[in-house]
Amino acid sequence: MATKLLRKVRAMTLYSRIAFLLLFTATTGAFVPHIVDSREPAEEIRVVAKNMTYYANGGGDANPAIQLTPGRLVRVTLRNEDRGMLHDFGIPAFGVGTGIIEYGKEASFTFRVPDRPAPASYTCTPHSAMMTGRILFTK
Ligand SMILES: [Cu+2]
Repeated sequence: MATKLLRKVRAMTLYSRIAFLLLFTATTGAFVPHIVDSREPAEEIRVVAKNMTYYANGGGDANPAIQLTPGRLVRVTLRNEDRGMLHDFGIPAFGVGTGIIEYGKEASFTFRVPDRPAPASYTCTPHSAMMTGRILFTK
């Protein structure tokens, strides 16, 4: 593959070589920022919905406060372990959420925490009275 490309480049005239080089540099440059973005590690938060309650990151606290870092890329995954119940996990203040999922299913969303976030809470849309908790921000 590479030698074939090299042979083609060698066969080019000087001007087409320059053109090829410019095009190659331009396209590579255009793609580099996207590669860097996608490699930024997102903080993983795992939430389970069970018995009309949220649990986070394997902890046993009911509807625990979830700590987020301003400016950080975060991926939230909800697993619904409530047989016969429909749940979602959303942060309305940021306009993000998993959408409603059935028992036994998982859903994720990735978002960037605002640099200067307003107070926020998380909630389940169909059960907002019972299934809700605070979002805290690292200083
Ligand atoms: Cu719910």
